[in-house]
Amino acid sequence: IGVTNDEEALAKAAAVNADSEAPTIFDKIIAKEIPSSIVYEDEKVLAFRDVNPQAPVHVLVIPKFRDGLTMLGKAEERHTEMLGYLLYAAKIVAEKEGILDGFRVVINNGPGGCQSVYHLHLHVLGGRQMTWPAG
Ligand code: IU
Repeated sequence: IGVTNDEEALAKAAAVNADSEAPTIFDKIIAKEIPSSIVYEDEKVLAFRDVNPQAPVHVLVIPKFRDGLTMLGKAEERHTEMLGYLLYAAKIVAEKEGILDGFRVVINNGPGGCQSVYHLHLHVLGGRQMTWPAG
């Protein structure tokens, strides 16, 4: 009840991939085999505009080397430096986009968290008044 067929189908599709270490479309974006609108890039991370923006500013920040981080729920102690760096990169993105005074950082984790791409990514959202709670 309350879940449409579309949402159910999406959740199921995501669940199929949730435990997969298979490459994702983000590898192709990192390799520049698929074009993206890059906002920030360095040796460790890539930040590019989401193709389906949920706010005037909607940027994804991803590690270039996934190292098993398909999702936050797979984090190990060896990932802590990268996890911290991703948050710092989110701040750099917010600064570049001029939204430092009001933005949101989101990580969707697993099918229940509505994750659809299994390469860890931070959503940086802003440019409008955000509301709470997130859906
Ligand atoms: P999610 O947290 O896994 O649901 O977020 C994946 C995001 O990746 C989602 O917002 C998509 O719009 C976005 N995205 C993209 O920007 N480019 C792509 O080629 C694909 C997904 I596939």
